Amino acid sequence: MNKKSNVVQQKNQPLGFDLKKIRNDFPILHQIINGKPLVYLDNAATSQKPKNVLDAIEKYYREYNSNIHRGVHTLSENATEAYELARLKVKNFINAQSNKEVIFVRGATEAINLVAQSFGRNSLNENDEIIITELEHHANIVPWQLLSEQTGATLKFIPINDNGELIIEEYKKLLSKNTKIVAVGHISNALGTINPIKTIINMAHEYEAKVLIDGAQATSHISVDVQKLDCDFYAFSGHKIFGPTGVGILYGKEVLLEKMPPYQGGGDMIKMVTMMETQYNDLPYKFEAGTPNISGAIGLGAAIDYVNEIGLENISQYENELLNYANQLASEITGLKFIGTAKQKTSILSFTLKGIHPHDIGTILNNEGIAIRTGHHCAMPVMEHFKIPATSRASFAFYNTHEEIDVLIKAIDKCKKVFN
Ligand code: 7TS
Repeated sequence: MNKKSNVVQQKNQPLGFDLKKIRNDFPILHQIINGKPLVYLDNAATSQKPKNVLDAIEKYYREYNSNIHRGVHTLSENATEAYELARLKVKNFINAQSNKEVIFVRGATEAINLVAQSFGRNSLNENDEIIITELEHHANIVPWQLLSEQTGATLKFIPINDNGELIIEEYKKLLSKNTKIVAVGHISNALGTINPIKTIINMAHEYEAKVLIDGAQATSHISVDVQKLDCDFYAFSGHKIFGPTGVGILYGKEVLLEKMPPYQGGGDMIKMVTMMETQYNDLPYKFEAGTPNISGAIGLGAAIDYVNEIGLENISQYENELLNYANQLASEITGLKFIGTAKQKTSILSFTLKGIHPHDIGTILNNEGIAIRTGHHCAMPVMEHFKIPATSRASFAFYNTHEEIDVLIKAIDKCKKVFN
């Protein structure tokens, strides 16, 4: 990068939020890694946690740690109330119709497996078809491959073009009366493409197929309204939306969840058990066997409070500006190739650098205090499409700054000097 960039004036434009204050809410960001201030650009893998999330988890363990839905004692009642309040926060956040449609799971992965096994395994046979896409994370591929093996149903996929966008005309050709499930990511983790999910859902519904949206990469960047989308299932993970690991959400339409058998058996998902049979509990508890991740759910509720306070509109706007800034600076680096250039994309800069392996880039950047992800990003079919083994991926959150992008660009330039 030789010429002075003309995009530097874009820095420090008025924001819908106070960036300095926000960065102070994330204690982890203020540390030195390899002698340099940490620049955390691996938000697509997992995001950092604000103080209110850390405090909510600590408060639970310090003050009212107890099992839920069973004790009549005060601690248990308080824990139950906090857990159910977290469910209500999620319900409002995604605009589900009722709390019954919000199931706490381990993460997006478990949510997708639950739908494949409980809904898919009980309704599909060898005449049926499942449609996924070439853009998916492995979490939205392997459960459908398993289901296909178990039921004999055929798995098909929507291909992508060289910008990393789904080819909707091809999707149209794949749909038929045999299509039973369409499972699509809302935003690609490898490329940042925002898929036209409303169109995809409407087209599937014309054939009465059910649609699962993998929202793991979406809920921290754009607002989601499951009723407006009219999706049948929506999955996401707490840890990618500034909440804890080990907790996530499966949203499902009540009419579908009602008909689905439990995914796991155990305590809390029952009304009555004899040695011969069990009456299952009502929704959503039918799908929450065993002691759940209580502190995780409470932490996720706090993360949603935090995101709501900043506002997803503000977040989207700022992150788009950050991505534009990064794109413009990166486009001035000779030898850098963008992987994923969709018109609709968010927060992800995936690239290769001529003659340098992504893992070497990751290592050099780490020496500069910069955390990015290098590899196939659990989206090997995407890599195969572009005929590359891996990319370097910088992924942004609202707490990242233009100055951090300057540091990233300078470090990428340094990689070139080291290797050439
Ligand atoms: N779906 C998408 C689109 C994802 O990006 C991920 C994780 C998952 C599903 C699985 O989420 P989990 O919380 O259940 O593991 N994506 C990434 C990533 O891009 N880098 O590390 C994990």
